Amino acid sequence: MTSLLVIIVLVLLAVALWQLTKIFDLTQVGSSSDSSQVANDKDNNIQGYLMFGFLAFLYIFTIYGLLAWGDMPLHTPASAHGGQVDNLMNITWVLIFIVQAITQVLLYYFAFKYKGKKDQKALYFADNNKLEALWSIIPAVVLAGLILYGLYAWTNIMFVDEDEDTIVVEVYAQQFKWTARIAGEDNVLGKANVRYIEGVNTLGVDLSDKNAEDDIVVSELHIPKGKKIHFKFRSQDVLHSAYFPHFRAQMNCVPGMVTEFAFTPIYTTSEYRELPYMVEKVAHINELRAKKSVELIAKGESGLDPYTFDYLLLCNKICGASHYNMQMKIVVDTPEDYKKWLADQTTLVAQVKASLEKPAEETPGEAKENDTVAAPEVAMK
Ligand SMILES: [Cu+2]
Repeated sequence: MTSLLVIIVLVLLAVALWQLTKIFDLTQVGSSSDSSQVANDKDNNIQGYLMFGFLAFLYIFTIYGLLAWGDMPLHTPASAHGGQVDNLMNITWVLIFIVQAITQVLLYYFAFKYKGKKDQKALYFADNNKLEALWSIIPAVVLAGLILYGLYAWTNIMFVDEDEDTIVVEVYAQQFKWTARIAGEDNVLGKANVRYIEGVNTLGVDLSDKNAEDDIVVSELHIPKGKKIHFKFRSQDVLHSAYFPHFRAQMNCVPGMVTEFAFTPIYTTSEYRELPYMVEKVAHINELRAKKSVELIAKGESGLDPYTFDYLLLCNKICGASHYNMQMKIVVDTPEDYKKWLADQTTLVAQVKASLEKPAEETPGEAKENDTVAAPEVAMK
């Protein structure tokens, strides 16, 4: 409401200012000053220098932006292919930076140099084949190089050999949470369909499928370091986008189809926490949280817990009201720790059996998951 009032006040102020200038113009009628609407040399000069002023603003703001926010982009990639993605990104940035630096100077310099002058007429210049060839061929060659390198990197990253030794994991998206299904010992996911969703079987896994017997469903995903993880994505309701920022991976989750992506994590969670940049970042966040805690405690509220870094899977497609909070923790373990963790997990089949044996007393964790199963009805329509 307040912002609406502010906008109305600003619009009214602008209208008032516009009316005032009109009145001012009317008072000038008949005076000796130049009242024609045609720009004179003085106007053109001012415009010419304003062009340079704007150029200076662009450069100063660019330099300020680099200094103030230059450390904000994602740092060390945590996947084997991450370096390639970053490389492509950096090359693109550098190219854009050089081209923009040169073209902006030329644009504003020529606007200044050929500003209007009294009695000077613009030259009619039909075309110049050499110049046109130059400004068509150079960008075409540079862009072709960039696209070819991009395609090469993309196919490199996306190619998963069927015979390759991977761990198959399904990532299931729904408003507003992620669930993961590990393919188990056979490394093949059991079939699934939204029609099979019932009780603890929130992913609609076909329990009669042999391949589903060892499937493990988890809400916090563990993966081992140094092993290629073959992700298969499904969505229950709307378009979601599985975004693993630290692993430089992102894939759309589309209702009615399976999309894929594979990456190899190269740092365990605890190794990534020890990276100097992360230590510094976490220290900074905790400094801010400590300050905020003092304020909160003074108000009689409870303070904030210190932050520790964890890999996250985020949703990167605006999929509804709680999209901002759609995330899943990912833990990268050493292969030994991963084995231990996996051994502690119960298969989906066992979970379903247990829930059928005691239907009356649902465990609190499962009850929560069941609540969200109301959504499939919407998805099936
Ligand atoms: Cu989403």
